[in-house]
Order: sequence, then structure tokens, then C-alpha cells
Amino acid sequence: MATSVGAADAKASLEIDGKIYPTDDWTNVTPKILSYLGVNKHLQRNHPLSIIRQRIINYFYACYRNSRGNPLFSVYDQLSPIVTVEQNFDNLLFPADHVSRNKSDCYYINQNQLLRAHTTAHQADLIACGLDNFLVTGEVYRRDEIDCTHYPVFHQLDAVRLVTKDTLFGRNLDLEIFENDWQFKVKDAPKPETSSKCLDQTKQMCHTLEAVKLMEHEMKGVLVGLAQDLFGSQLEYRWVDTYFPFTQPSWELEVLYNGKWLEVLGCGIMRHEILQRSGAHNNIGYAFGLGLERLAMVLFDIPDIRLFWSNDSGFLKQFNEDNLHKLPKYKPISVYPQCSNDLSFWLPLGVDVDAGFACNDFYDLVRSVAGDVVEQISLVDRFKNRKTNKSSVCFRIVYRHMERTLTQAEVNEIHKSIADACVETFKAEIR
Ligand code: FA5
Ligand code: MG
Repeated sequence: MATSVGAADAKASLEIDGKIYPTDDWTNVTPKILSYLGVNKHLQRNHPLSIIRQRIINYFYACYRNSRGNPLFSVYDQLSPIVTVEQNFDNLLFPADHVSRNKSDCYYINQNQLLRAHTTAHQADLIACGLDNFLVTGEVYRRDEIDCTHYPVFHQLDAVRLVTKDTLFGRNLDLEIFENDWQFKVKDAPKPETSSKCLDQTKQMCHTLEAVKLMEHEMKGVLVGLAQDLFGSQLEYRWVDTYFPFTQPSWELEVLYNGKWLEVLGCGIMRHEILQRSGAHNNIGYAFGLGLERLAMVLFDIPDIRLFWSNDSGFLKQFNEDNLHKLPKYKPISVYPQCSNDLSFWLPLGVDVDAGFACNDFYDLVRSVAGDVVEQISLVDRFKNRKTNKSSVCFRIVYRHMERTLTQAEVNEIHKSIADACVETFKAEIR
């Protein structure tokens, strides 16, 4: 996919796949990050992400069928990852000051458009199209730390299931999805708490308790069934209360794997405001979102998230989509040595970590300059000189190539390029 910065004015526009996007002071996508658009690892045959994706889709096809035996769920796996702030946040009822909107957490193209931070960004639009049972899968982009389980691009799969009163209760029962006069009650009610610390597990005011409990029961049954389909029926799991702006109540499903609790998905009863605004005012629904890499790392024993981007045949030939029910364990081709180098630099006067210098900016710069040979970066030291009042930081950068041994000379050269880029970008002074 071709990307370039507008020639006439170096920062005025960005061209992505033939389309021109204006840039502004929110723009923080890098050419490196834009190079992931259209790669579609989740659709690459015999790739572990594609295998997991297909297993989940097949499970949903088998779980939910219409009276003619056809799958109820439709699948959207090639929606553009370029979304609006409305799609990623506003439509999902994120408060205007929610931290996850920050520039330091997302990749913005400009103040109105960003690379989706979750596949939930498509939820409201698809409901507005009239869909009621669907899966959305694709890559998502988040600015985050660098280690073997975090990568700025990973893949999610989201689901929505909407039902009507008849589907939920059957035609004969005298039960309702909605409380009688909830519109009036909602008008006078205090505004719901939107802080991420609020784990309010009470139902939404509009819903009847019967409707919520039935929906919760169906959703949890299906999701535990999915986890058992993937991890085996002996699986130990637990539900943890959580908060999402777009569901209430909300939960995370954790599974015990090799003695550790691992969060595999978030889910909940969809906020009715979202359904109302998308024209589904007579429905109640559940939604969930899960991470494909996280599942694949566990199921295939893949130790490093960078491997999902490897084109090395030694990696790729180990996975085969012909038998989706026999998941092989990944056998490392061999482990190449790590090489660790520190980089210390003075920041300009008045600038410090969290005061004009975000570690995520440094991580992005390293990714752009060095690419995937960087396995890990950590901030190992901070120092303030009392005389000059300048702050300095020291990052430890661990280099390791996934397919061969790096020479010290190669590492030194990359390290030097990072230092040069640092001087240029942050007006830093190397120590
Ligand atoms: C979300 O992204 C919500 N949109 C999920 C959701 C959808 C909730 C619909 C309710 C209804 P969260 O940020 O927790 O939530 O990510 C969801 C899943 O993505 C996690 O459970 C995990 O499996 C995966 N995930 C999150 N961050 C990472 C990461 N840095 N690396 C790999 N996988 C991740
Ligand atoms: Mg989470």
C-alpha cells in the first residue's frame, strides 16, 4: 500500500492507498505504522491468526442457525481500519474526556480520523445497516509499550447479537424486554458514572431484570463454549466484573492457562442508547471483543508477538488450515542471541517524561527506525541535573532478530541511527 507525505507542503496531507487525508497537530501515524494497512494477516491462508479466526467463525456458525439450517451470523473481515473519532469513540458513548482518546494512546491521521483502536468501532454503523447478528474482524492499532506480548498492531474479533422480545421469551410468555415507563425514569435519574473505575454491575434502567438475566445467560454460555472449544473442555475459567462505556453490565472472561489467569475477552449487555440511535430500539443485545494474537500465542505456544508478522518459511510452514481441529505447537527454529544497548540523552530544558516527552513517542521512533529487530525497550533511568535543570532519560533497547544472529556491528549501526533520529526529533543531546 503506497503512502507518502504531500510533496508541496511537507505536513499538509497524507496519501494512503491513493486517498488524500489532511493532517494537523493531531497527526501521529508513522510511515511504519501505515505500512500495516492492507496486510490482512488474519486472512492469510495457513497463518495462525487466520486459523484462530476461522475456528471462532465456525463455532458461531454452528451455534446459531436459522430455521433453514443456515448460519445466523454474517462476517465482516475487510472493513477499512481508517475510522472517524465518532465511530471509534462517540458512537460508543465514550465520554469526551476519556483517557483512551489521547494522542498518546492512538494513531491519529488528523483530529477527526484515526486508525481504529478496536473493531467495536464498526458496531453502530452495522446495526444502522439493519444487521442483528454479526462478527467483525481485522487489525487494530494502539500506541503501547514494547515487549513480547505488545505490538502496536494486533487483531480483534468483535461480535454483536441482537434479539427481539419474541426470540428472547418465545411468543407465549407475558414477559417484556423494557420496563414500562423507563423513558420518564431515565429523564430524572442522575447521570450514570462513566469513570473506568466504576464497575456498576446493575442493569440499565430501561431493561427488565428477566431480559438482562436471559441475555447474560445466553452470552456467557456461548462464550464459555467458545473457550472450551479452543482450550478443551477441562478448562478453568472465571468471570470478572469490568467497565466499558458501551456495555452495562460488563465482564471479562479469564482462563487459567499454565497456572496463570489470562484475560481473553471483554463483553456485556449493549447500552440501549447505542441501539436506539442506530434504529434498533426494540432490541436488546450482547457484544464482545477478543484478541486473536492472545489466543494464538497460548494455543500454538508462540512466544513472541512479532512472529505473527514473520514471513520466514520456517515459521509459516508449521501451520496448516486443512485440519482446523489439530492445532500444532510452535517449534522455535532456533533462538538467536539478544543484544542489549543503552541510550541516554538529555531532553531540552523544561521537557521531561510526562512534560512534553511521552515514552510512547520514543517507542514509535524506535519502531520506525529499527523495525522488528527491537524486541524490548524499557526506561531504566531518569535523572535531573540540579545545576542545568535539564532532565535525562536512559532507555535499554534489546535487539534480537527472529531469523538470524545480529552482529554487534549491525546493532551498533541501528543504535546510532536511533540516536541520530532522537537528536533530530526530540532536540535531544546524547550523553
Ligand atoms: C476492547 O477493545 C473492547 N472493544 C472489547 C469489547 C467489545 C467489550 C464489545 C465489550 C463489548 P480491550 O481493550 O480489553 O477491550 O481488548 C479486548 C481484547 O483484546 C482483550 O481481552 C485481549 O484479548 C485483546 N487485547 C487487548 N490489548 C491487547 C494487546 N496489547 N495485545 C494483544 N491483545 C490485546
Ligand atoms: Mg481489557
